[in-house]
Amino acid sequence: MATEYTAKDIQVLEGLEPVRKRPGMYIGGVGTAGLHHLVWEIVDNSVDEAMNGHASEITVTLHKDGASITVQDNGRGIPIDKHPKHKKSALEIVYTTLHAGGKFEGGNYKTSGGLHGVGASVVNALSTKVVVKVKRGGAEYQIEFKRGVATAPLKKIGAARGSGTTVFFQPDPTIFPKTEFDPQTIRERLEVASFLHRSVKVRFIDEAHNTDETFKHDQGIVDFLKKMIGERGHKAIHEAPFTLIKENGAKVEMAFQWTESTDECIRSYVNGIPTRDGGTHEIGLRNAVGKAVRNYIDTHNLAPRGVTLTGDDIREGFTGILSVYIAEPQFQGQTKDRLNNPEVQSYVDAAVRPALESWLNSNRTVAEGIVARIVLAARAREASRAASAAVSRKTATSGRLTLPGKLSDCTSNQREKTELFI
Ligand code: 0RA
Repeated sequence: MATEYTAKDIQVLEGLEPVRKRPGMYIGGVGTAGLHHLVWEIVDNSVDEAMNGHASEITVTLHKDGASITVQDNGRGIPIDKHPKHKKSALEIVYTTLHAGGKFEGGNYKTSGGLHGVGASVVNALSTKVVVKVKRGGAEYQIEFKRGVATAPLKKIGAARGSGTTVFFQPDPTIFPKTEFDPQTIRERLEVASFLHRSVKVRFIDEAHNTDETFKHDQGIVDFLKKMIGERGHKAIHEAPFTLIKENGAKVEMAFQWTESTDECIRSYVNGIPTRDGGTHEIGLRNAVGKAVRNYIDTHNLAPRGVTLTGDDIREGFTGILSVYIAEPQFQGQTKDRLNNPEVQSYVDAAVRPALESWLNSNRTVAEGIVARIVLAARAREASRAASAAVSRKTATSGRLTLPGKLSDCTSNQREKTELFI
């Protein structure tokens, strides 16, 4: 009936209609990645609350249908007070208003204050059902939405101890061709979150497969690094990793160690999102490590004779985790897996370089071990190049000649058909 279509509904529809019309603009697409983006949006709000020091536990439940999720935290609870002008609860406004800059950016650094939950309205718009429960001030409140529209106003549902937010959502099958979540993808992301946010208890209950796991790491990314080195199977060449946490425009955190591996391995994250193709933050780290180590070598006259050290020599066996939080991340590439913000390179460089130099200078034994490892890498590289040059010289002399017409080269691998001239 037309009369039931009130002004309030129109406002809500105007608010979230663009999201339903062009979901790709907000979550990158409606494929598996887009579907899981809904989970990250809701989980990130709870993670923010934990990052701000207000929540210590986050529980994610994948329900039996495999296509609906509940995210619960023990934070302060989303504010439920009525907005004087809008006559709606703050919670309802957060869930039904498209925030400026809500376009797909792959994530937001929301810890700078203000009401977080930037992505909550997007998830709401793209879900057939959302139920939000908030515990605050001795009571529990609840509100429900259908495709982004509140089906009833916020109501008190009982008394409650403590505080926190619980969000249930069920993605809309008319938007997503496939609404089943991949438990492995969720598990991995939650485990990473538990490493990036030390001491936060992150629990994943998969009701579809009857699993229940809790991740909690009091040493944060240092525990992550230990796990990574253990899995890769190459021992570290020094006991304690280099670690750093710094806030200078970006929040930069890292832990790294040199190992016996001949590869370099860096895992990097921007606002908790893995950047598999690296980007400016990784470039900043590589440059800084190269320069700090070179400077240490020069200062202490440790440069080897007869071999020049390359950046690759310096980073051979280098294994580390780099996590940055920035306000407006720009991602690049097919899969948006590379950070493109140019300023981040110098943030990271400026954070690492002096700290690493001073770490090397105050851990001389460790530093000398690292330098020895680097020199060895350089000598091995030179030796292997010399060896392959020798091989190609040999190949050049015994290489097949291209002879015209019926003539064929007189090479053979039967000894009796060949001669050796000395
Ligand atoms: C802004 C203010 C306050 C809480 C939150 C945001 C909040 C949002 C989410 C989203 C998921 N979990 C959350 N937990 C908290 C509280 C302001 C106050 O209590 O004074």
